[in-house]
Amino acid sequence: MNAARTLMTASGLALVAGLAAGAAGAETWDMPVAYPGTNYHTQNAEAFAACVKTATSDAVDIVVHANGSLFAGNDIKRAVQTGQAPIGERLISAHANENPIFGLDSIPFLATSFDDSVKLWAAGLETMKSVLADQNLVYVYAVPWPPQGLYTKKDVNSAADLKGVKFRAYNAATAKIAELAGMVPVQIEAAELSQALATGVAESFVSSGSTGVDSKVWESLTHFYDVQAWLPRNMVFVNKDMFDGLDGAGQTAVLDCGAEAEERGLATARELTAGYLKTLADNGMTVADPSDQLKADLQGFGETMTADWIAAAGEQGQAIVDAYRAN
Ligand code: PCA
Repeated sequence: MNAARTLMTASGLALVAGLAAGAAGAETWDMPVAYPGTNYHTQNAEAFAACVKTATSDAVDIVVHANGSLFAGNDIKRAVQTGQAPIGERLISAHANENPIFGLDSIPFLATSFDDSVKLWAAGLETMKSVLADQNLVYVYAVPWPPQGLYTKKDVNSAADLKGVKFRAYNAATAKIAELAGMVPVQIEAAELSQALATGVAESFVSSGSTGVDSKVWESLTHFYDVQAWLPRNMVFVNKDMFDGLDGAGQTAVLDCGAEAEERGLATARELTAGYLKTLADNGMTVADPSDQLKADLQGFGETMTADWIAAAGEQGQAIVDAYRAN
């Protein structure tokens, strides 16, 4: 009798404790990302999610949804700002039309190596965080793509050879390059890229070896020119209300796991870069340095675009570029 009462009391307590834990927070956070599950950015996001789960003793369970399956790439940022998704990853330069600071990493030939990408990012980060805060977002981490090169389906020795070509753009900077070279830009998410190339909607684009491999670009195109024009970043951000709703330990877990993910993602990108170009070549593509003329033409576009960016971003932008160049 006594034993039975003790048991009932114990299970009653367990039930109450379970409800309290539920109410206090065991939460599932859907995390939309735009790139495939096999891509290192997505795998890094999975590792970040595992880190947060462990650090919060399972209280925050982040579930990554790859390849634009939950929200298409272009809708992810808005979804997180409005709380439709608590957290997400987005190619931040695709939002430079909202604020030029988001295009900092895509100014042609300003920062063209991983080391310079890290310096440029550090120079702009505080400004970036405050612009994000104004948009109800909290910065978690950002990881660069490998240096951007030019994919084509013919020999290209100068910008003049690109005239009239149908060009896939992924942000304002790539659209601007198309305009300066007399190409015809069309905005396409990476998830739709293979199909756009196969159907002839696009016949050239600027991106990394990583996305070329993800899209099996050799099925449609023939050349990759290793221009190394810039290293755009994918950024992970959390809805500010969701972040504020975490207790101190939860907030620390998200930020610390984010800092780890930023380091790990950068190291992985560095490691994988050469292999992507090898995979392109192994699949029959011509992988080459740009000719001096093509390089000079693109650098000329870069000078115009750097001046345009500083004009758009104002004193704050100038200060970031100055701080970067001083380092
Ligand atoms: N891949 C992404 C952005 C930059 C990159 O290397 C893409 O092409 O969409």
